Amino acid sequence: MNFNERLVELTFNHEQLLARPNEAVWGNGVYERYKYPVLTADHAPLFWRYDLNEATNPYLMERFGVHATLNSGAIKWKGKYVLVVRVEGADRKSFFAVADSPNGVDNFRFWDRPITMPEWGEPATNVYDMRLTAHEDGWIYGIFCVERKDPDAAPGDLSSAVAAAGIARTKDLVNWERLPDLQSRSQQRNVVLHPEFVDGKYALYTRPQDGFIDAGSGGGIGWALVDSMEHAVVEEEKIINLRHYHTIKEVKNGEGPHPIKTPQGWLHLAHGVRGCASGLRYVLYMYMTALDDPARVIAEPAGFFMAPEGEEYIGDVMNVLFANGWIADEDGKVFIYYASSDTRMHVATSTVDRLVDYCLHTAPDGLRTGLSVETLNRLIDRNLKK
Ligand code: M1P
Repeated sequence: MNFNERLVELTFNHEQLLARPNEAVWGNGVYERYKYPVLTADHAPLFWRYDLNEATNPYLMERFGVHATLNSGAIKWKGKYVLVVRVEGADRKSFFAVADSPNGVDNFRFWDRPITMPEWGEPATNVYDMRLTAHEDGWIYGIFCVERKDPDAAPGDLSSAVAAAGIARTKDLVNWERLPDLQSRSQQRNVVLHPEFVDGKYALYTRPQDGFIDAGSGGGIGWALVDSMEHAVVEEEKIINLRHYHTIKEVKNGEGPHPIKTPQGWLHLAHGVRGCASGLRYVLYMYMTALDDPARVIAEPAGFFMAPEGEEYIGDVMNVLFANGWIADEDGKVFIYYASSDTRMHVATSTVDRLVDYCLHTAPDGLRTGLSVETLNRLIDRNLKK
């Protein structure tokens, strides 16, 4: 096959993939999964990956490897469903790129260029997992993990890193103003900006951690009020969603996207991590907090909301679901964007009403097996009486 024939075939196959209709295939009443991922590495534009000039690339080889499309922030923007995607290259560096879809479940297409994120301080080795918040102050904020090599790493230690929360804001998702990283006593990842002022301050969900990987004494998802996003400093941090022994979040947890406001309270999506023989297992869970106090938990169903299924188990980092983006439409439909195994993006759909019902009417974790059996027997009693 010559250069032109191969280019025609590549272009045809790429367009087929991008235009492929998606369909809901599975439901447990709480949400529907979809047949196909919404974004994969293969969705990256051909003109990102190939030098399309026959003179300089006669074999039509890839010149820039795109390896994964994962943990994406989400926002409804000018009538479209927009993801700020973590794109990971073959070189293991992540960067952000915007993709949009007319309906939220298929036809996602990347914008022509990745985001050029200005640096702040020591240039980042890696950036990832942006949470988007259209704040009531009028800006769209993106908070993301900034990873730098640990300056105190012992000689020969080429793995130790330091995590901080990078902050940027935009009005158009193209031009970003970088603000100073969040100042905090501990390392931070999974920091999320609440969309409303609380007591006149910006409110942040945090995840204090002892080290780059280890949440350790961090305790869980934290809450901090800061005076300004231009110099955001965590003075006081309280843990609002704790980790517990023998639960889906005993090792770590982290806030997903910012919570959705509902008449019954704030709906939260988060990830929980436990250890097992095959490594760490990441699942999604939900909880609700009070409308008048977004830091006060009012409901938390037991266990996971979503866990890997089928091909979702397989990928670069196995047994992982991670979500940092969702979109609630005005009609109450909710699009939950989640990544599987740090490799590809999926969507699940539900409604605000169903998610509130799930949170308020699913029993909490009793933290021991005897109470789980009591919960089950209560349900069986009610069903057998019918
Ligand atoms: O590999 C799974 C996830 O690991 C980290 O999650 P956490 O912040 O909870 O430690 C992140 O690197 C995340 O990007 C990744 O998906």
